[in-house]
Amino acid sequence: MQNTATPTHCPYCALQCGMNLTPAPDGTVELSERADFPVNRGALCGKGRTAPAVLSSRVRLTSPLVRSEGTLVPASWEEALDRIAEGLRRTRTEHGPDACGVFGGGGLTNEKAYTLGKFARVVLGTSQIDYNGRFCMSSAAAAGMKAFGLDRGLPFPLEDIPKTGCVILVGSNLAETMPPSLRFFNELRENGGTLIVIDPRRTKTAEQADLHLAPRPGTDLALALGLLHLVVAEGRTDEEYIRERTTGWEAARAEALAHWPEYVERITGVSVPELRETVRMFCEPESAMVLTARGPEQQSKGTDTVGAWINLCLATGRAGRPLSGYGCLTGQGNGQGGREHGQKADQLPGYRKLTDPEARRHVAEVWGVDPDSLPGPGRSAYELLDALGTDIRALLLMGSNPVVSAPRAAHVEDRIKSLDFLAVCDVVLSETAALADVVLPVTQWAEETGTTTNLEGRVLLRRKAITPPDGIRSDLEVMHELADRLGVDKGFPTDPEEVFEELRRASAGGPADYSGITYRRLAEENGVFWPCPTEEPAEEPTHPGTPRLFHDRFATEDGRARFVPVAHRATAEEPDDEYPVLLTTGRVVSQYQSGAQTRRVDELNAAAPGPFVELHPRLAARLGAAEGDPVAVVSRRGRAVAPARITSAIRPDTVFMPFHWPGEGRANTLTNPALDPTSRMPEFKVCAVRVEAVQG
Ligand SMILES: Nc1nc2c(c(=O)[nH]1)N[C@H]1C(S)=C(S)[C@@H](COP(=O)(O)OP(=O)(O)OC[C@H]3O[C@@H](n4cnc5c(=O)[nH]c(N)nc54)[C@H](O)[C@@H]3O)O[C@H]1N2
Ligand SMILES: Nc1nc2c(c(=O)[nH]1)N[C@H]1C(S)=C(S)[C@@H](COP(=O)(O)OP(=O)(O)OC[C@H]3O[C@@H](n4cnc5c(=O)[nH]c(N)nc54)[C@H](O)[C@@H]3O)O[C@H]1N2
Ligand code: SF4
Ligand SMILES: [Mo]
Repeated sequence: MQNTATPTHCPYCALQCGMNLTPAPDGTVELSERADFPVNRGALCGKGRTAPAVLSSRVRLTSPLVRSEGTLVPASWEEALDRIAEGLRRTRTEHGPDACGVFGGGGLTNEKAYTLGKFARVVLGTSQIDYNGRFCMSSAAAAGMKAFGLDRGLPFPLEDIPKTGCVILVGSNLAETMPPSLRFFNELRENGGTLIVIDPRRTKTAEQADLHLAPRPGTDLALALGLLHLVVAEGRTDEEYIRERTTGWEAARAEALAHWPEYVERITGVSVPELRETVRMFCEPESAMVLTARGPEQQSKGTDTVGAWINLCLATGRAGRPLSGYGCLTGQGNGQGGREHGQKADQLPGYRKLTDPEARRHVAEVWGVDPDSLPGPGRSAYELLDALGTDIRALLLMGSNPVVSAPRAAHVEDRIKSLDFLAVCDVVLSETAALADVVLPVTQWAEETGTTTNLEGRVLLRRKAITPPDGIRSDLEVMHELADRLGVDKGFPTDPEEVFEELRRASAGGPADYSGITYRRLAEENGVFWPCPTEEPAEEPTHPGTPRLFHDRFATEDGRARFVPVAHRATAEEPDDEYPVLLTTGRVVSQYQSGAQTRRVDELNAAAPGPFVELHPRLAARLGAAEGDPVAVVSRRGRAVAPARITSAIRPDTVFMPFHWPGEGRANTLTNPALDPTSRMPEFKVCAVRVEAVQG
């Protein structure tokens, strides 16, 4: 490898910030600014800046591990791969193909996610595959599909944000979760636009806002309906747009009119004057946007909630027009691409439906198999985890750490322990990998080439910058070897570009069409926005890609957007005498997700050393708890203990816990796996708890 800088991208969140990496003589890698990438223009958060620390052999897995007499011990690759093939083969023979489960991740590159979906359906013949993206943006995806006929997180590039008139940011704390993106919102305000933040906590993001609304967790649906009511009552609808570009207005209008502002105030705790001010700020400028993140989406009514926000955009003519629209801020590194190419339970590559005969025919032809051999849709992520040890007896897991990140985690941990066989591919020994029968150490971002698709729908080339240590193989090599051992000796290449060439063909003609994208183009153009079709999957395709969607028509059959009639409903678990407080969960800037990677970085641990319970001074006083005292949070699922962090920035009826840690302070011990009926998203953002002082 030459000692020159390789332009590449961060391993973590969906911004996919650009950075340069240069191998250093001592085997480490030096990171430097890459100003040419427009999303971050060189800026990085602490996680991105310290990501090379996880490449060190000090913290990562360096050898395959197999369980022997109860403990994990180093083994050769041959032995480890043989054991996995044997575990999967035996399960299939004894219990049928659907007894083998596969669980993927939205951090995996497009090439890996595509290959994992193909591996499940072609090699294992199982319908039982899903991934952690179900826990992430599935509600927004479902609502976007319903309303627009297509799900791409943002239908416009981030660079449009500074030029719009007003942005309503619903349940996003991007100052902590995507820090470099704050620049776009600062520029919006410098340009005279306004920012409204809706969050039960006065977060670092809310502090930047012109208006902060702090609703009770789980009431965003009512809030959006109340705003739409006022839009109608104040005559602020765009009738011509509604007539020409939408259908279904009458039913949606009737539902909104049933949500009187005073009624909405009682449900949400947001006052009628605040509602009126929000409507004024949103409707007065020429253009405006609504962006949602996990706050309103991770609810058992997340799909309807996002639907209500989309209705607000449609009624005011603020979708599919320049500088206006609804968008979802997708979370994981490949949160967008990871949901398009077939690791989802109901999906084939190119965002095709597994139940669509034409889609099955097209993809089966690319794969060289009989369409009838492809299984049907399987279970959603939580339902899959809940079936471990009963219907599903062996699991292959790649790119997730559900022992920490799944809802009702103690139960999920028990289900995982009850499996006949568990194989995990990871870069570190995560809490879930520690339970496996076989663990395979795989290459990471800087050590392998692959594509990711960021939250804007921009497909990127994440380039290999350094050589992986000896004894490490890539996920693609693992799937190649396993396929071979399970009797499929073709169709699982180990070269990412070869996989991408196949993905181009498999996605051609589908909603997420990548056929006009090549590695060459990605290297030259700083990313290409899908859909990017091509007449013939040519070597030198010319379609420019599609940074902005829906300006001419929506992706529905008649080209019109669909209003969805939605009404407020309670959360799955409302507070009562026994559990009188609401728990919500989320993130802090210096840890990432289950923490498997970032808890191995000293600098990040110094900044965010462990879990905490954020609570209001009034609640703390009632408990007699002082700052830093351990407090117990108890739900119907279990009990977690962590130090109190007392702040008036949170509602007095709500406590907040970040979910990055295992053990006693694990937030997901408490969370409720109540699922949204459409997206099957668990209700991470609200459950009923009791808070107790812990006697020291
Ligand atoms: N530092 C860091 N950055 C990350 C990640 C990480 O783990 N750490 N993960 C990445 C991923 S995968 C994702 S999905 C994104 C998530 O990015 P965000 O959605 O910004 O993150 P969260 O902290 O989960 O939730 C955002 C806010 O929702 C608020 N909230 C809670 N309940 C409600 C509610 O009922 N209604 C409303 N309106 N708001 C509510 C919380 O108080 C919180 O401030 O971040 C990405 N970036
Ligand atoms: N209470 C609560 N729980 C939540 C949430 C919440 O807001 N509140 N948010 C949910 C959301 S939005 C998400 S996205 C999930 C995320 O939660 P998880 O699915 O647990 O995500 P990560 O911690 O990123 O786990 C990724 C794992 O894959 C490994 N890994 C990284 N790169 C690779 C690779 O290339 N190959 C392989 N094989 N492994 C790799 C990492 O080391 C890590 O162990 O958590 C969900 N859980
Ligand atoms: S904001 Fe996201 S992509 Fe950018 S450096 Fe931080 S973690 Fe990486
Ligand atoms: Mo996520």
